Amino acid sequence: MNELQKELTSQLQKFCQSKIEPHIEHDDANENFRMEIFQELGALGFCGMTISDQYGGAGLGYSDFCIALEEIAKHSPSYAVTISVSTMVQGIIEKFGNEDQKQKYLPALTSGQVIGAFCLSESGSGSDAKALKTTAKRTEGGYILNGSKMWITSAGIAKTYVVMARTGGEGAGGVSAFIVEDGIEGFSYGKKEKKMGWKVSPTREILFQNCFVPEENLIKAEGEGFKVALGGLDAGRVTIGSIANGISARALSESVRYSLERQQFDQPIFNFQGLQFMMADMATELEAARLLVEKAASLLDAGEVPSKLCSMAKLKATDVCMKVTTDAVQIHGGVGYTAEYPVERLMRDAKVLQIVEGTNQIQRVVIARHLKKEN
Ligand code: COS
Repeated sequence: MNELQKELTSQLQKFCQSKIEPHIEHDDANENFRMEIFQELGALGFCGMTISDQYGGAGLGYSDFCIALEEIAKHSPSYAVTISVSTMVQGIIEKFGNEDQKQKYLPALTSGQVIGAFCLSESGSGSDAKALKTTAKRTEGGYILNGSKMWITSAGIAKTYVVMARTGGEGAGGVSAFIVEDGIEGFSYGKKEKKMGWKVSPTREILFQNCFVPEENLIKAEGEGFKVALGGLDAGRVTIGSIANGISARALSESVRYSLERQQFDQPIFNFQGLQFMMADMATELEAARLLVEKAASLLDAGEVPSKLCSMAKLKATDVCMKVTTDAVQIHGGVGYTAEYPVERLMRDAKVLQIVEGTNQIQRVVIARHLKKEN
């Protein structure tokens, strides 16, 4: 870590200890998102870290952003994912949007005044994203959207949505991307999901019923929406990897601490080699996952499109996270299965990371396709 990254980590650690940790159990149980926490993180510069300072961002790289997300995720993966998805939306607008769109939408997002959300998935198109059915029919001055989006992170609390909808025929070439603002006519929220984890971050359906979106809200051009979405997801997948690393790091430190305190057979259970080996493996796998995330992030910072590495980083870090959190519960024994210790929540929060932003099976598809192409 360089000096700046150490400073960011220490600032975030203090913030999360004082502002997030005291409420985390209550908020997890009550599915309570605190907008003021997000906005305070925004005021500190953490809600648009990779965006140019011209639009109010911090002008930093994905390497710095991933370190910040890892620290936030140690305390709350829900706030980390809210920031990660909102920043992905900003990245899409900055990379593919026109100057008017950047001026209009980015400052409120980078400052953390509002949250951004990404709307690709539908009930019939999760992994097969290009099969989406929401339509955007051309009309005078814009488009009329009809359809629905599922499993949308931050739906209901976000203000700015990037929505993929079909303007043309079947397949990827018929998809376009739009910026849609919460509150416009024909835009509403459907059911809020009851989830296993990530309880502080709301996930909800979005409905479009004859929803008029002005033509100036089309991103790039008609038919470019699928590439816009996948281009955004490349970076998003790396940030999901860093969130996984944060959860793993917390699970590991909780396990070491507990096993040094817990006495059985007249000694701390840490003394048993069976547990030492588990924790040694947890630490080693976490470092390997960090290296992959760091490598993918540094390639993104170098301006490359490292889709294969992005998928590898997401795949490795999230699979490691599931294993590490499961082992952390095992090390804690009976109490690990109760809400008395945080490892129960960490294990619940880990699972969805293997599913979101492309299931880990889809990451393997992406990696294998690159292997074929490179051959
Ligand atoms: N960046 C930019 N463009 C990309 C891209 C990327 N990373 N990956 C693919 N594309 C382009 C392709 O080049 C192709 O364009 P051309 O036809 O002009 O070459 C187009 O997108 C369609 O690609 P492809 O034919 O490979 O589509 P497939 O449906 O076969 O595969 C997968 C795409 C399965 C990899 C994609 O649908 C995917 O990632 N699915 C998971 C979706 C997801 O992550 N959802 C989570 C939502 S957020 S919780």
